[in-house]
Amino acid sequence: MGFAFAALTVTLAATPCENLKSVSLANTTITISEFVPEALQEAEGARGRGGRGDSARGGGTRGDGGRGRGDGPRGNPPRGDGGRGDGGRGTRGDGGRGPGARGRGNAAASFVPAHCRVVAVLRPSPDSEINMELWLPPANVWNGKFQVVGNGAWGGSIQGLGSTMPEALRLGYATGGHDTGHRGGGGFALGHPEKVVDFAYRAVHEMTVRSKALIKAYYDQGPRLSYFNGCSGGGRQALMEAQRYPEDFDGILAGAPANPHIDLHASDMAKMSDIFKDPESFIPAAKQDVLARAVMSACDALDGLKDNLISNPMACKFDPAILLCTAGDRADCLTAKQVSTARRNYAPTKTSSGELIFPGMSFGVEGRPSFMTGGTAPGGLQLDTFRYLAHQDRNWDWRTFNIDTDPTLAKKNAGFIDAADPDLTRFKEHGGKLLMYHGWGDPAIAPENTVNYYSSVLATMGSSQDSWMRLFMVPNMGHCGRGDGPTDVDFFSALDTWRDKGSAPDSILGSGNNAAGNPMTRPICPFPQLATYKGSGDVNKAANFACR
Ligand SMILES: [Ca+2]
Repeated sequence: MGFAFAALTVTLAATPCENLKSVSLANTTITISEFVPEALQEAEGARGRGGRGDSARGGGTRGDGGRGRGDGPRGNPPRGDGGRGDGGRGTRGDGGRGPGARGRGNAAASFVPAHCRVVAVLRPSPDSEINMELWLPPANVWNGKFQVVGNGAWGGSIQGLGSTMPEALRLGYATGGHDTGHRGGGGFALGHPEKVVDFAYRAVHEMTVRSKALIKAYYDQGPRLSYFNGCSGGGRQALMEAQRYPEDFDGILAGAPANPHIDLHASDMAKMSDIFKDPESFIPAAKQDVLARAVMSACDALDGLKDNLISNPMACKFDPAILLCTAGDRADCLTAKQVSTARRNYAPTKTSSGELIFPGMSFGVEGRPSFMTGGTAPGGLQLDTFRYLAHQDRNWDWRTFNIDTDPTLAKKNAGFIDAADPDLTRFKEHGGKLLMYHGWGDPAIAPENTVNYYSSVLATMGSSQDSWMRLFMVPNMGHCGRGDGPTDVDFFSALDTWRDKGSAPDSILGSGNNAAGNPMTRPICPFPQLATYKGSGDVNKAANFACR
């Protein structure tokens, strides 16, 4: 029987794995096509769940971020943006699970199933060099679907290899990723306009089109459904695909989009320019805890329940001036300069004529590393946008940053990086589903920005679009994950269930530990609904809440 089963598998694979190398595709050089047997993944710690310097305090990334390069700021990292790394989230955190095996951190489930591994270089322009990998499960376990994993920050490596792609493979997906067309941070952009195009939108599209052709060659049929899974920079890629290549994907998961890229980095630069010039304005960690407690006290109950979770920070009016020291600098108050810093953190960034560049941080972000902590210079993440894209001068002095002229210059040169088009009609007509999420505790990208994009689509296409687009805001979730509270959320499965089974996510279960360290669950509701306590029962159980 075993022999007959194996023979059937071979029959179904129209092109054997090792022969995929000879498949001819435009602008594509396939360097490896090899069968990879099932293997255990490397130890979790080696993969950087904590990642580079992204702090232990919860604002950082998870999973694949540890694989990325060039996504954290170089040199003298101001805090908070070091955690920008991950391009996509696994469906259940880092531990992953094998099909049918529940539970986080299950070491037995951290394996990479057998697959056909295809490595290729794509050159859609003479200056392009996009490195991609495609992993194809054997035909008899393939679920007929394809999942592309995105990149954080400046990309620069195939970031899905460590966690999200293995997870996709365990669930039966064909899965792939690419390095966005360069290695490392934003320095590639200098003198390489075609590589900037690859980073902006071409690499994802090219990789997707070539992968679908390889899938067709391997299984003798293309994917039944194709998904994009990205967070942070990958959230920008996700929205870019929905706008520019609406036929590429049937479902798109866009987490914490770093989008518009130029406006985001302009806002960061403006804040750093304001705050970094005077060390007396920095708010040390201990005082951020004081700030955090004051914010919690002001904002917690506004969502209907005092539970140490700020589920509706937009309803909160908090002025850090309430903490102003009245009798000299003390540990439990903020100096006037520190009050200004906190106000700057929550305030939107605007041009001198009052035009919004990017919204401010949300209440509840305190205690995570952020620009409020201070620093001496911007990291490469933001700096590269202005020295390479805008000024095209690696020696450009960040101290000259001008909020009126520098974003304009960056947009003139590379505005196509931003995915700001609110008209997603073509994606909707393709039958696509767009699921967006953002953590209210994100210290790296202001969550309100994602609310604003969602609202801009409604303003353009009409107020009732929830048949194909929904946004989920997660209380206390950091950048692309983490944080006390119900911050472990399987958004990808919700998207797949929506697109494949037609069952819309009216709520998605969030789980995790509460501030006291006890397990809790809570429905994560489609914006603008809130998880509302029914008035009785355990507040740590999702069943006692409804989305309203
Ligand atoms: Ca609350």
